[in-house]
Amino acid sequence: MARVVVVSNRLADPRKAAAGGLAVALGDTLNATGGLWFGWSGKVVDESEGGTPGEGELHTHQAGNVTLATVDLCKEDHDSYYLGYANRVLWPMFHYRLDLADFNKQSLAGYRRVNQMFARKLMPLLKPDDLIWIHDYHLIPLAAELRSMGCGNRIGFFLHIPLPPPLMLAALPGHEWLIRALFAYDVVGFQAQADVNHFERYVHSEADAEMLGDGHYRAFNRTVLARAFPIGIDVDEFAQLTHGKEARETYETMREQYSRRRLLIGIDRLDYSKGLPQRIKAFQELLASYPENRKSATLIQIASPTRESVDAYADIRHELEHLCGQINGDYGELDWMPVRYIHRTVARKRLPGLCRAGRVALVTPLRDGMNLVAKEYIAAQDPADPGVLVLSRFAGAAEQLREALLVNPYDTEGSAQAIQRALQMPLEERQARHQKLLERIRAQDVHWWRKTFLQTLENAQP
Ligand code: ADQ
Repeated sequence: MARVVVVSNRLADPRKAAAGGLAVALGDTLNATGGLWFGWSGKVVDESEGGTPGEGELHTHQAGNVTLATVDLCKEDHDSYYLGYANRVLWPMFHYRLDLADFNKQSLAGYRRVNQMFARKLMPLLKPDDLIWIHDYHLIPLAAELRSMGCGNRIGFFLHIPLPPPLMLAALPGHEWLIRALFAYDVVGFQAQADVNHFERYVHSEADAEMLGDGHYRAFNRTVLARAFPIGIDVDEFAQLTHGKEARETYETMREQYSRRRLLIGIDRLDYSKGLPQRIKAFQELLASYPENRKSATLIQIASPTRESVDAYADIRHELEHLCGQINGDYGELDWMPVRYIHRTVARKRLPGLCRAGRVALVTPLRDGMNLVAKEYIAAQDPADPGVLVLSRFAGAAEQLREALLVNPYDTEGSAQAIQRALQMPLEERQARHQKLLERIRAQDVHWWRKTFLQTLENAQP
């Protein structure tokens, strides 16, 4: 295979154990092809330190066979490109939260400036046959910038978050420009068929695109192949982690503390897209409507800090803390607290132990591109006595994981009913559902995802 160049906003060192499955999977390919990983260094340079908009120092270093090339951002670029346009405009809009989108022309200018700068820095590092794979909403216009500098390579794009339906997308000022930029790619990958359908309807109605069949769309004098490539996890690696020392310790501790009590778990970034307040309300409804769960069911909700300098994230944190306090105050006993809320990241090596100890997992985002926690939970279960996944129908994962108990997280009573059903599910049914789910996450794991995407890109006509 040709050399692979991955571009993403942030990099992870693929050799570090803390790196998740995605970094490891991409790292394998990069390693095998002597590839290059390009992105932001994570460093923000102040004006007093010489930071200038649209300029950033390039650093390169080797990690095994892989070249890591990173660029610093000045404060103005970081605030407008990353905190501004990416996380205050595209993230909320693409997660159906128009109410939270804070559009202004400064952040758009920063987004364009940083994408132009990345293209300028990346261009001299490229070889003619490189396969370039660009990731996520931070970098949508990057291929168009590279093309304007004469880049003729095959370039693919993968959107990790959902694409909203056409009318919602049309609420974004400059949406025509953004979608047109997707036509600079040869292959555009989405998480789910629903996203592809949204893309198709948008380009049909707003861009007058020709449908050439088999996922090919022609507009703006270019043809793009758009398809769903649902991302997966490294099932074997995660299952193996389950047997590691840290995971076993975590599992044992949980089993000891909750032997007679049934443990429900939630593991998320503290993001408003993850539906955490709705989840706590559903759990509250469970305790109210099915009182046999009082003093017996406990929800451990891990919510890791994220994007804390964006206001909407501070708001969701307050709301969640208020709700957890309320339910614990209303229902708690001297020897039992209904909800244990932990505002921290769980160490990667402990995660599988927690997943295995959870009798039920609540993965109930209001909208999610895929949601890998759902898949990790399945991979960590003991097939002889597996837990039950309660999954939002609005997570991309719901298209594949049809044997989970699918819920509408806005429907508090319906969600509480599903949780009750999960808690009472007989062993045979749990086993049958788990077996099917495990087959599904194995058939389309992270290696399948990476290979299928890169093969499709390699076969695309440049
Ligand atoms: P995220 O929104 O970050 O990713 P998700 O897929 O749920 O969402 O999680 C990514 C990884 O983070 C998982 O491996 C998970 O275990 C880990 N993680 C989440 N919360 C954690 C916590 N509190 N402690 C420790 N680890 C935690 C985006 C999209 C998703 C899409 C992924 C991958 O929003 O829809 O699935 O990219 O494409």
